Amino acid sequence: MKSARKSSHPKADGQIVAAFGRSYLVETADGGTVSCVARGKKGGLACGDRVTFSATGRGEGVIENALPRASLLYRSDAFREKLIAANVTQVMVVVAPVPRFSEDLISRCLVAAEHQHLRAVILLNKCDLAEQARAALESLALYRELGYPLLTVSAKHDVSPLLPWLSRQTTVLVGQSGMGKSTLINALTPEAAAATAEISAALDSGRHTTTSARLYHLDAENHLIDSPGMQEFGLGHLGLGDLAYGFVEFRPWLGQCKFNDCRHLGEPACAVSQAQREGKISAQRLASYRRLVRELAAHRPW
Ligand SMILES: Nc1nc2c(ncn2[C@@H]2O[C@H](COP(=O)(O)OP(=O)(O)OP(=O)(O)O)[C@@H](O)[C@H]2O)c(=O)[nH]1
Ligand SMILES: [Mg+2]
Ligand SMILES: [Zn+2]
Repeated sequence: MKSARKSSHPKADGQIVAAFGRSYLVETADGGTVSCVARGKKGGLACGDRVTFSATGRGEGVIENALPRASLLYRSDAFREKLIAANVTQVMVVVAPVPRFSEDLISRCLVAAEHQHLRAVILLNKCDLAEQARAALESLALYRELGYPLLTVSAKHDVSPLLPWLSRQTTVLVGQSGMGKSTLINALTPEAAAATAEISAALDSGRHTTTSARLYHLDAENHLIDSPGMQEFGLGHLGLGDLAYGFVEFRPWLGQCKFNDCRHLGEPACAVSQAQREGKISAQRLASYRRLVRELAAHRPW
């Protein structure tokens, strides 16, 4: 006998391609989309999540559950978590010579990527602004020395140099507002360009600031997620050890400090501080790390 509580609506699998608060656009295997709400869940779902949903009407449905994630990129402050994207394989940190970018934010994005064991690359966009781009490249050389690929491109001219880097990846573009993430994605996928044009026409605001993450397909194997620009990137969900591990150049020194519980804030005989004094770790990166530790300590005294 059928259970009375069992839904009579047909169930199907899909992937969240856009998340707006508590409503989600779910893409089905045939490429169609269904507008869904989540049953009994307080958010907790992200663009890129694979879900099972029940169709409740034409083009509408209810998300029943989410499948386990391979990765989750998110940021958090003391009060809440902001899910950025699920199931990505690569994080592309987009910066540009104008407006000014924050190196602290780059490091935070890299720590979040390292924590999820995701490949991370840094992309300097707007290289058509040649003079400013040269200065930006100089300050970005540090990250190339750390082992992160540093790509340069102009979304307005030619995005083809990016293609080899996007191959067989689900890539999320993250970074501050105005760096050109959406312009890059629009240049790469006609689907995205069409969606942006639609939104701009609907809002008629002339502004193109992205307000929610959106997944697009380059082709069957390559996927891109556009995300809203961020000015802050809290990492309150990480532990102290995660923070230090997220700074790749610290790793050889971890476990070498005099005190087992060294936070590398200036304690005696700290191997990380010593490495910085010897020029093996940049002062700027150590300062970024210490800012993160202090933020953590302020919210979660230990
Ligand atoms: N000169 C130049 N301008 C560009 C380039 N790429 C983007 N822009 C401009 O930069 C501005 C911001 O671009 P967006 O693509 O909206 O930036 P975004 O990173 O998506 O911003 P948010 O959605 O707010 O996070 C727009 O005016 C673009 O036309 C480029 O390669 N060269
Ligand atoms: Mg955008
Ligand atoms: Zn130490």
